[in-house]
Amino acid sequence: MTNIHLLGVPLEEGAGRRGCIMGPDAYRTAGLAEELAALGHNVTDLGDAQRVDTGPIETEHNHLKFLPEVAGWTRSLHDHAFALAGADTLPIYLGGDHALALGTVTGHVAAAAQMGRPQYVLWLDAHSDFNTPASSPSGNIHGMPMAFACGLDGFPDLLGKPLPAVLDPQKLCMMGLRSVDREERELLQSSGVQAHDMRAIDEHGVARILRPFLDEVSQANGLLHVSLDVDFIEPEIAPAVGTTVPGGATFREAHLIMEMLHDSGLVTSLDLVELNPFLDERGRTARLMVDLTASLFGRRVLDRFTTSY
Ligand code: 6HN
Ligand code: MN
Ligand code: MN
Ligand code: MN
Repeated sequence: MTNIHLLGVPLEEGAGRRGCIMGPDAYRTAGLAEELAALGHNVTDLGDAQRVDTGPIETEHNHLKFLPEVAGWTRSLHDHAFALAGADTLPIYLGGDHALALGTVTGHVAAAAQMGRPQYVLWLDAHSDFNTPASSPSGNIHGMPMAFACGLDGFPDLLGKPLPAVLDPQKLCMMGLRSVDREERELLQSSGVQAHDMRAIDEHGVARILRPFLDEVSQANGLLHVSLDVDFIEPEIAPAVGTTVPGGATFREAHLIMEMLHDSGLVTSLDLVELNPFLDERGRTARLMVDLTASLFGRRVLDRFTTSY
């Protein structure tokens, strides 16, 4: 039994189109809390977080869209995540677009540093979200959270400079990549991120990619934050996202990752991001995300008595 805290993050300003603001309520309507409670967990819905007012933010990068709004969310979520990491609870951040990870990931990294434990991140996404303000072709900040958390240059001052703690790119594992911008790709590859594209999944399967990473987290006694972007999944079965890219993870690939994460017992925090209910078909994407979360929290068909197949 896990104490799970749900925190809604009605943030849409990081994305290129509106609608993610409705994400937290769609998860509630789809029955996320009820599903997790039915698995025997103790679930508390904290309601929605609020953005703080930062005033104007200085930057030479004038193409950054909605910078003061995203800055206010980053500061608020960093503080929420830092506090939740210190409590005996597993937070699930109900997005909201992926810019929320500027706050959630940095908050968990700062808390882990204070606890003296290494923080790992599993990033499940079609995109690497590793643009800096200088490399970003769109100015949309949801394409930048991992570059920010890893302390790359060129960001405005959102949480103090230098950051309270930075994510070690070698402790960041990405799966599902199939849309990476040209300069972003250079930043990603030179940083040492464990980046796996869809071709790697095609060739090796998700289990062979995920297992060594989970072993590494376990051996290091690390904390593990998982960030699940709806567009990780094949858009034919998960249409409610503004940035669809064909060729995504299948239903079973996504569930298998969640099941392996559950069995590992390593996950300490989770983002569910980029759900845009305005683009959904009768709630099917919201329900799929709820079902994936249920797999991560122990829903299974049969108990596994042996692993020796
Ligand atoms: N997401 N690489 C593109 C950009 O605008 O920087 C797309 C980013 C998508 C962000 O999926 O959370
Ligand atoms: Mn609401
Ligand atoms: Mn993303
Ligand atoms: Mn994405």
